[in-house]
Amino acid sequence: MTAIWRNALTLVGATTLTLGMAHAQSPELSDPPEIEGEVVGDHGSHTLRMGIGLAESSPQYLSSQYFGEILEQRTDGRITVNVFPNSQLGDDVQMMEMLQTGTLDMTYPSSSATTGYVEELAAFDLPFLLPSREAAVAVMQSDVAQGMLDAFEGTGLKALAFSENGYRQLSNSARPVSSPDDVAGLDVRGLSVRTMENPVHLAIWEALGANPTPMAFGELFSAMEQGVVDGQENPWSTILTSNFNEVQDYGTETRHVYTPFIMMLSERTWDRMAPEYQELVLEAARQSAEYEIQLSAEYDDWSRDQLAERGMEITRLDDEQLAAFQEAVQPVYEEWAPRIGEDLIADIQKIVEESSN
Ligand code: TK8
Repeated sequence: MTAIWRNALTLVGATTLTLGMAHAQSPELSDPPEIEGEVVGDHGSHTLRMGIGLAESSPQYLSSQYFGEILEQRTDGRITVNVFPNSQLGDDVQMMEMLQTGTLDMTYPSSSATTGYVEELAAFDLPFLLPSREAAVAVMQSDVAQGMLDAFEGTGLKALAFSENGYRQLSNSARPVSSPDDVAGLDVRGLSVRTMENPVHLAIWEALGANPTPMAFGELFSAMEQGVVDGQENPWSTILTSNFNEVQDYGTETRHVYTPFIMMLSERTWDRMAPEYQELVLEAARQSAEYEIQLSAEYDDWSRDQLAERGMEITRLDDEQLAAFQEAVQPVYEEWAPRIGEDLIADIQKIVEESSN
């Protein structure tokens, strides 16, 4: 990360005062790897517009900036990337459609938003499939996952690389939650929980007794602020960098799904690029995705602790409480594993087992 970058982040961090307390806006983050490799020959110029959902302090944005720095340095400024954060150009589904029509060059959706194009990606939405970050990274870097990226061919979306959105956690504004019964509400109504527009996520929260409401990420903050929904589920770093703690009082460390991000380029833009640029874009995407995973890991627990420090009541589940959530969502596996593909899921589980050896 260039010095200007880090100073800007520190400035944002230092000036964010709440109730007279200065809260750091980010953990101590690793610098990105030095950019290596010679400058690619002159094959024209491209200014790539990239829309993302998360905020400037998120790992998604910081790594996208690094992606742009690699391309700029390795093409002597002939390829530049302008990153538009905070869902300002639209939500995941809308921005993918903009890539298909050529009105946007790049975006970075959650895999859950892309299962309409490549159904196998719904495997990542199966609850409790990936027991650790190591296992998740092993799966994302496997041939099985590369096959999923390749399967976008012809959709108008060139899928470049997987990175980490992360383990999803429940937040809500109604009550502390430590069991599925707390979600369902025995003597009160079940929590209304916003989900991504993805059928497996809907099934998960139905199985837990919630009232799930699929909604675009960009609409979520105001929906929670107005009480349209009680809660949502996202990684701690997203909850923090999107300031959800301003409208959510309770968090529960469910880690119910590990969601990847997929960095994407419009096939129209890809097809206009010389092969040398295509090769460089792929290389830069993989390098920035690796850096994003590192930043996301550095953000994860730190964000949870920051949320607690800022007044969110965080419930961390013990083994027995976690088992109750896993048991409650078992029917989701039974319904969706055959639809997604038992062989594919077995392949993924094999990679998971090998990653722990
Ligand atoms: C941001 C989304 C977000 C996702 C969601 O574009 O929609 O809740 O987890 O990170 O992709």
